[in-house]
Amino acid sequence: MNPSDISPVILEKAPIILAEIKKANNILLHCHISPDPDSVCSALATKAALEQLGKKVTIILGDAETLPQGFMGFPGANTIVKKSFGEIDLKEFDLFIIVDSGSPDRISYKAVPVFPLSIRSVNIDHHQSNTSFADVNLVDVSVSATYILFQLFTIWNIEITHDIALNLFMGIYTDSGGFKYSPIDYKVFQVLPILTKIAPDFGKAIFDMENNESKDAIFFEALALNSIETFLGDNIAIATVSFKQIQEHNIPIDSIHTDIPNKLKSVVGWNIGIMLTEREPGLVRASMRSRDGNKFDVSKLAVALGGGGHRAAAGIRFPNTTLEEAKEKIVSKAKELYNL
Ligand SMILES: [Mn+2]
Repeated sequence: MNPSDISPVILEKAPIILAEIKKANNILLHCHISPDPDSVCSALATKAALEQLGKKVTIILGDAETLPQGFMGFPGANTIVKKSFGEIDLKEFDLFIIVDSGSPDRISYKAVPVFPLSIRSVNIDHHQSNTSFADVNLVDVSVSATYILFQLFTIWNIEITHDIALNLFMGIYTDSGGFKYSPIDYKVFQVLPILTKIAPDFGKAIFDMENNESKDAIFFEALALNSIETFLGDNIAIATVSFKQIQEHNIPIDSIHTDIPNKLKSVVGWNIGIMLTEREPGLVRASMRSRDGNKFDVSKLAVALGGGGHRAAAGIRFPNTTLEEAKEKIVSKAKELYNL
């Protein structure tokens, strides 16, 4: 990567973060709630980089019960420890590096960490809505967390091994939706030849990830697609699945990794696609996608209702809320925000 194309905020924060790392011996990393490839690959790439610097590193899986089967091919995935934030003893660590999490409740919802922690913390993220909650915060709105990591590793002279390259690539590929979501520009494409030269098996990694669907996920999709309703002049399409349906069909909650909101927003005129899933009785998760993040910025809708995310992709968690109530809240807030 052309050094002049490294983001100024990353140049500024790189030595500060490296100083925190140098002071530490035992470093904690995590996967965010409902882990996505960018979260998992960021943790795996960071672990490998920190090990080059001689550090002892632990990645905890976080609130998820299991890592999605499609992620098991990410190099190092088998080293992730199945513990949530509430199950670890912070005394065993001297630094917590949080990557790809816009707020503390993205680290764990079961036991939301309270900052400042008893140990030092570093927050590295690409979400616009990041609340800069840690001791050191590097927030650079960009394609993926792994893209920020690539720039940091370059500045820190980390050797980009095959495993690091593949993880960094997968974060960029997935968070950009296969190079179609902004922000993405020529600078990202300067990084790709470097990563794909070192990890020429990237195509296989994408195939393995995308072709590891469980039958339960397909049955879940069927339920969701049967439930579609549209609102506000068809601008908003919402699919809902209740906890009762999930139970009736014996669908393991961790197998619910669907592309429903994307599918909904692919319909011309359905400008926002939303999947509402009642994951536990009274706990509703909203996943939202926009056809046009400028005109229909879903991060605004998410933030207004206690969630977060990006212009074109955002999410909300509604505790103590029914599906109907969540739907009503979203529709009335959208009406107001987008003048529909
Ligand atoms: Mn991300």
